[in-house]
Amino acid sequence: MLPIQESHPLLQAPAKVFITTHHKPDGDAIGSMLGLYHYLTAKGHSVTAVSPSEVPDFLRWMPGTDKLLNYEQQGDLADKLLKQSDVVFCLDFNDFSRTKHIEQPLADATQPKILIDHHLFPKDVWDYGMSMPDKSSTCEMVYDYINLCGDNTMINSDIGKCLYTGVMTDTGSFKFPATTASVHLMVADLLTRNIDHTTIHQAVYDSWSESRMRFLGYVLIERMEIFHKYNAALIRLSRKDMNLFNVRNGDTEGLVNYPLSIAGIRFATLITERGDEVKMSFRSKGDFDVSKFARTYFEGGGHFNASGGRSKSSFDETILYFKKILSDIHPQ
Ligand SMILES: [Mn+2]
Repeated sequence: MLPIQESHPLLQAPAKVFITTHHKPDGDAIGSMLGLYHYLTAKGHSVTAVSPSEVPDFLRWMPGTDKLLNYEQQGDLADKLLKQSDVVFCLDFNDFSRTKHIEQPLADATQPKILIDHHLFPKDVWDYGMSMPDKSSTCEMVYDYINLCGDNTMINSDIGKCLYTGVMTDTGSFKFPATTASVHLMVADLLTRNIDHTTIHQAVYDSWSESRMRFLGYVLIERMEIFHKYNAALIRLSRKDMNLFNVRNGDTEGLVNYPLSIAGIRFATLITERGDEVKMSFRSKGDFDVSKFARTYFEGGGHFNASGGRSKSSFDETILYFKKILSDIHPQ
């Protein structure tokens, strides 16, 4: 993969640009995609931005959400626009398979592909890019990219709102270790672009439905197990649980973090029965590497303190297997 600066000539003249991100997009995925969308559009390019699946409700206020294509509903159109594009940007993922349904179209596309991402161990499938696992968020990297292009003054309110959202959600509201001085300098700069951070926090975090709040109460009482011996916690969500509370896309967002607010708990896992798969999310505090844990046991990966994986076994078998690993490895 060549440094991203070497891709600048591709965008010297107005081009058709295709942007995508990972399946089940979060604030950083949508924020980085829309931030780059607004920037490249303002530069005179013709930009298509495609989300592999539905944008969760808590992000729908973001400027430009109405311009996004949802691959699950507009796959044919997205495929056509991908084929017609001159350049492809991939944001916030490190392996085509993270886009789920767009995996094959991306692999088949012959256009130059540019990666902007902060997950560990990217696949060797991009022509140009920035892969920086130490960065707080892909939004921070899109900000760096715009600066690298010499276009800091083009960062307007729309771009600012999008990038602020992603850096806020990926840093746990500026709490995680990756929240470096460069993050705060970036945020200081964004705040001069006519954005209101209080409104953004409220739009993202204070937009729960009543049933989501009651679902959280149910989960914490009925579905959370604490293993003090291992400083670990497990939350399990069956399909039945989610049907009972009419759980929607995005309603399970952040659930995995709750156990980490218990004193002493440094490793939290969420096991979710979803479709014909069992999905897992892992979070840690301190020096327990959940990216390695996910890679070793659950075909996954991600970041040092935040990762995901899956299991092809049944929901109940996965829970038993997880508990066995816990007692084998004794995470501290
Ligand atoms: Mn991210």
